Amino acid sequence: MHLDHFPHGPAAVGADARRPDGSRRALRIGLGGPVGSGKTATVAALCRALRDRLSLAVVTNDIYTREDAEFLLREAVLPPERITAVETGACPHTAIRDDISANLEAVEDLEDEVGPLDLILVESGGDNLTATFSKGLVDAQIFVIDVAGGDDIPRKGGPGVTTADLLVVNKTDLAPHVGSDLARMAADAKAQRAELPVVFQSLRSEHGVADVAAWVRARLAAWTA
Ligand SMILES: Nc1nc2c(ncn2[C@@H]2O[C@H](COP(=O)(O)OP(=O)(O)O)[C@@H](O)[C@H]2O)c(=O)[nH]1
Ligand SMILES: [Mg+2]
Repeated sequence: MHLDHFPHGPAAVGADARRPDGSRRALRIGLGGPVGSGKTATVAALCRALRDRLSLAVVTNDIYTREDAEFLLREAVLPPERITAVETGACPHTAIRDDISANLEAVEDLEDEVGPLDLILVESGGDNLTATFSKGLVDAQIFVIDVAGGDDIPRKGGPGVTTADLLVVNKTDLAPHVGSDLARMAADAKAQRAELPVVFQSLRSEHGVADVAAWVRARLAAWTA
């Protein structure tokens, strides 16, 4: 997919875009969405797609465990020092939206310890359709849903579906098995999101994460411009 498919506004370089030493900090992209939709699998695929050209790191958020980080470590998607886990306690959305201090500390520590970094991916612990990231924590957010969660999810809306910078509808390979109507999901997503982009993907297909990786590269190009 060509990058023109992902129009974006002027590079939003926030006041905090520089680190204390004056260098540009990494672009921070959050991945949210329901448990099991494929956030960790998307993070793993993005690391594989981007790691040769970019300096990147990952922060995971789990409620009581470090399971997502351990999966990424086992899969060796990045060197271990580039993967950090935040244990969020009972409320995964609080840690990415209301009290972001543990996550901010994690991203800043990564930049101090393994920097300079181009990109930090922050995976949310996964919750429901209302969990979105604070703009104080991430510069852009991806919301991941999947076709097996029901093809009415785009129609139901909620801030993740309607406002995320990119909506990913994952596991399209499962659509025939669960009776999900992809055309309907696409029409409903379009109605909710107007011009905001939507990617349908199957990580089981050869094309895999390529469209999301192209979107991330476009955001990064705008960030560094
Ligand atoms: N069939 C299929 N399974 C997928 C796809 N993406 C992820 N999965 C599987 O869905 C399950 C949940 O994925 P995970 O990334 O852990 O979800 P998370 O809770 O959102 O982080 C795992 O067993 C993945 O292997 C996909 O595109 N197609
Ligand atoms: Mg996960």
